[in-house]
Amino acid sequence: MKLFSYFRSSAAWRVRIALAYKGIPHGTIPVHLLRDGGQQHSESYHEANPQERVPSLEDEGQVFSQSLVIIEYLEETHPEPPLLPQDFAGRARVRQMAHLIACDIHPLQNLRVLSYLRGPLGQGDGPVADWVRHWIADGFGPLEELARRHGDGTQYLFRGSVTVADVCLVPMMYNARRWHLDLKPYPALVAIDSHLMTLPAFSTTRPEAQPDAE
Ligand SMILES: N[C@@H](CCC(=O)N[C@@H](CS)C(=O)NCC(=O)O)C(=O)O
Repeated sequence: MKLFSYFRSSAAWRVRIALAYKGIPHGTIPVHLLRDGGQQHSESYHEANPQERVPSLEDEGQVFSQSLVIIEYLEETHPEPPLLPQDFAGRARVRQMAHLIACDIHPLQNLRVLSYLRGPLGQGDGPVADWVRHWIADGFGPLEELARRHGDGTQYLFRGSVTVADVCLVPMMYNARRWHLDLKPYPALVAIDSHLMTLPAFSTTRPEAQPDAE
């Protein structure tokens, strides 16, 4: 298995966590999103992923993209240890929290979205940073509430073990700090993030620990 990754990509970090949590051996191919005009736009990477984004995962001659799809693929091919609960309602709840982060918060701060704000729409660094913080806060408010309803608010987003929701949370907390979002309104998310970062699958896959980290 080979993971196309960029150290700072939160979507790639999700997959790094899932691979580490499940103990799946793999190689990593760095794709630098800024160097050479963005290596994700190279001909060879376009062949792997026509959407020109990371992550992508190559397995048995096939390349898949979309971090949550890759994680579900890993869950189905390597069920232990599980990243989804056994019961249908639990699985739906975990996916609800994961999608809140991956589908509603994350796309609004993607490199090409911010480049469009800066370029064609002529926005400066200040308004762009406000935009990012606004949309993270828009998602973190309800996520904080869901964490308190469905988890203990201190260790995991859902019940008592690691799920795909936690896998999505940690990289988003990292982004929130990078953009200097005030995290005081989200004590449960802060506590859960700091607990998860004590687990090797999360800490060893952090951006600074990657071979392509700058
Ligand atoms: N929904 C996709 C998002 C992938 C994505 O947007 N990746 C970003 C890095 S976090 C990227 O490759 N951006 C490159 C670009 O915008 O050109 C997923 O979950 O995999």
